[in-house]
Amino acid sequence: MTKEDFLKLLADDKKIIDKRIEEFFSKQENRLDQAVYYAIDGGKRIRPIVFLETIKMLRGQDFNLIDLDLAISLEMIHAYSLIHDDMPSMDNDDFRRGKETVHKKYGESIALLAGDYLLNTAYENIFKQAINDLNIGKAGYYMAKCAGKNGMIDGQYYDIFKKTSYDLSYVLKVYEKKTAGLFMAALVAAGLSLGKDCDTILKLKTYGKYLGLSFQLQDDLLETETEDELNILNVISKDKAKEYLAKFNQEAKEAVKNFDKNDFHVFLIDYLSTRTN
Ligand code: GRG
Repeated sequence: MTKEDFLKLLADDKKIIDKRIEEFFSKQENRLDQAVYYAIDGGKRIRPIVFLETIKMLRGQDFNLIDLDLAISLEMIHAYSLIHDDMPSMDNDDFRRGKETVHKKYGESIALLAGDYLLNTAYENIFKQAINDLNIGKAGYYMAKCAGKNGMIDGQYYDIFKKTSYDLSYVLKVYEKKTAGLFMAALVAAGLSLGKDCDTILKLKTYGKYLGLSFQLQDDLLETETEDELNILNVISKDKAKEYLAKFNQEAKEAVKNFDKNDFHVFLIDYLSTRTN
């Protein structure tokens, strides 16, 4: 695979995901539907792409519509977390993806409901497929764990209620839960949905953890204002953060190196940690 092949796959996957999301959410009967579509329309679609490309790597065949619907459930969970994270009681952000945040455009009540709507639709979607396939039930269970009390929500709690001074291990723990959680969910859920063995699942989990950590470190490095935010640059220098990023990339590559047809993932690791948005 060349870099051009990789970029084309990324763009093609994104198009397929965008189209399926449009089919799901474009019918708008009221302002809540509009807000939901507004929230989920946009973004890089990295988590569903990771899920779908992992399915392809593990199955040795293209993904199908059931895989696609599991993938977009991950994007729904991601979109919900962004809506709630932007709200005044959390990060209080006015803009995301170059446009007004959902609560700025539609008001807080609708933003809260839009987040709930997306989260519930994600699980509705997963359960619908799990009725016929226990492996999908296992995949859904793992996604819920990563998004839940001991995963993303816990990470968000420790992010919001951080003390004035914190150290590197605190930052990395929060990042593992808050950001890497959904990457681990994408990877492990792909493996579980295909009924893969424990050893494979553990490798996918390790890969997801380091891919997510390096994704977040790059996010921190792209940030211009770090003072009020949890950011690794508040506890170590830029050069040291880049060293950690390189180390996490190495760990990610190590975890994925023994999979056949892993070229997409090897490119992805470097791509995500050099991205500019
Ligand atoms: C449970 C409310 C709640 C929040 C969970 C995920 C999260 C915590 C907060 C979102 C804000 C944030 C900065 C999270 C870190 C992960 C991250 C860099 C998110 C942005 O993801 P991208 O770059 O976004 O994939 P796009 O716009 O491409 O979808």
